Amino acid sequence: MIRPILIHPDPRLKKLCEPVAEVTADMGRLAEDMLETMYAAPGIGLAAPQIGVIKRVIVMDCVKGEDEAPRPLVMFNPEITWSSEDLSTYEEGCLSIPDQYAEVQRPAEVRVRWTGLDGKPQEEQFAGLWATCVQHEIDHLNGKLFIDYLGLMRRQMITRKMEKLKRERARQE
Ligand code: K1U
Ligand code: ZN
Repeated sequence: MIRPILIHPDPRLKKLCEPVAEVTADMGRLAEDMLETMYAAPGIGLAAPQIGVIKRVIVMDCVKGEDEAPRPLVMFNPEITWSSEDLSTYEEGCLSIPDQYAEVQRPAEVRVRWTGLDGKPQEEQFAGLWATCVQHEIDHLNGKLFIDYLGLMRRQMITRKMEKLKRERARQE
């Protein structure tokens, strides 16, 4: 089921999310809905708070191009266990902040440990867009948005644009 994506500003996007105690069938259905919502948007990642679920769950698929097979990843309780010293800059977007993009600098490579859909621990090192995306999604679980890396003026300007967008969308309903 495709779920509505919350638009900034929304208090649910600022919350510290709760760890997932056990990967139950309900959690599996949540992950399925998140992947469907992400692919439909379309996006390359999605975190549970973006659909109003305050739990530590993210999904991602950063495969580029249609000739490559998709690689949907579901992570429960993801944790960064190592970050590279070298940094990389990427122009990030966010499904909760539509049509706004800004350069954000982050570690170029990260190692992440998480619990998979089968309830088992997994660990993998990510580079390139995967590394940027997993850091962006883990930030969501800690109530942080990519605009929090920007200066106050730019952040306020984007927030005002989003407030206007939400007013317009509410009027159309
Ligand atoms: O978390 C989100 O809001 C999803 C976000 C992930 C992300 C994008 C860029 C850098 C870091 C993290 C998105 O997916 S925004 C949409 C997007 O980037 C995209 C959409 C279609 C094709 C390719 C990219
Ligand atoms: Zn985002």
